Amino acid sequence: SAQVIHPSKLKSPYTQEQVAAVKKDVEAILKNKDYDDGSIGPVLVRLAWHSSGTYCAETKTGGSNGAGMRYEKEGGDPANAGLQHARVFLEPIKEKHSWITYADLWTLAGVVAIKAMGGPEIEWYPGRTDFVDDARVPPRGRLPDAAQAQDHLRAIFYRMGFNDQEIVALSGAHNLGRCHADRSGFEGPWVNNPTRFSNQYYKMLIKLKWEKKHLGREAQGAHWQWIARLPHMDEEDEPLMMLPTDMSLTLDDKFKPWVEKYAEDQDLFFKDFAAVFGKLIELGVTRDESGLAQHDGKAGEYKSA
Ligand code: HIF
Repeated sequence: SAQVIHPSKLKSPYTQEQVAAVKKDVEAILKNKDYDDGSIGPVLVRLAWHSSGTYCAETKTGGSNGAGMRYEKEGGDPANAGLQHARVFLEPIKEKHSWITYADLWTLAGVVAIKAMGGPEIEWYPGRTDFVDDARVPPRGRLPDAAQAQDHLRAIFYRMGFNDQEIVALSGAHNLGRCHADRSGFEGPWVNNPTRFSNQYYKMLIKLKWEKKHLGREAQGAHWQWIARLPHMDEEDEPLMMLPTDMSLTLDDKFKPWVEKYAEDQDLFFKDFAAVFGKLIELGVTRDESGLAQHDGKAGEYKSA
């Protein structure tokens, strides 16, 4: 069978200086404090994840290669609501460094943002191409539905090729950012410092007393969610939140031990998170000897060197 060549061993379409220049410009736009809780970092992370999370291991379709979100079919998926902000933030960088593909830029921006917010260094490799036609844009409905529970999480993430431990490790990214009623029908941040990467998410899941609540009007598409307040918070303060999918991690015998481990051990979480997010952004990115990812439907079949 075909041998997989690690992307670090392949030719890079960009020089190291080019990649460093893009990273520097992403770090510069991350200094913009006039967005949400004071950082555009979380929405950049969500862009990297949603561009990758359409992958299906069985059919070898979807994934970050191709940057299909540029097109209505994928970009207009209600699951991607709000990500146009992330793409607009990155547009000046794309204009300045027109040689980088969107697919590479979106994934690179996500890992630069995680690092800049205090998270681990995540391996990133270039080579994604922007060639995608309508037939290859993944169908809608591949991204998770937050109103569901653990069976759904397993169906979605097993389809991408992840296991239970990896599902829980990835979930710690909800330490970042917030839900917006007008984007998802959910409202609020998961932790009280949502622009700093840490293992708080797991601690909150275990330690707080969560109650079910509708924050918005059901008629306007609001879902129920879990809310809780820290001891120092007043009734008027915006509560912390958990999605039904987040809470399901504590209601499952296989997920819960990992939630407890990551709540206790931030180093372990950072190590496992770096590995699993690195794997996420590589899904479906299968390069040939030229170092460029292929779109011939033969994803996964590397040729040996
Ligand atoms: Fe999220 N996620 N995600 N997510 N997500 C939202 C926001 C962010 C799910 C649902 C939502 C992951 C998995 C899942 C981020 C990163 C990751 C929102 C709110 C919803 C509803 C959108 C809005 O209203 O603006 C579900 C059901 C997931 C399956 C478990 C990943 C692991 C946690 C893969 C991941 O990395 C980030 C960052 C945000 C915050 C975006 C923002 O604009 O602040």
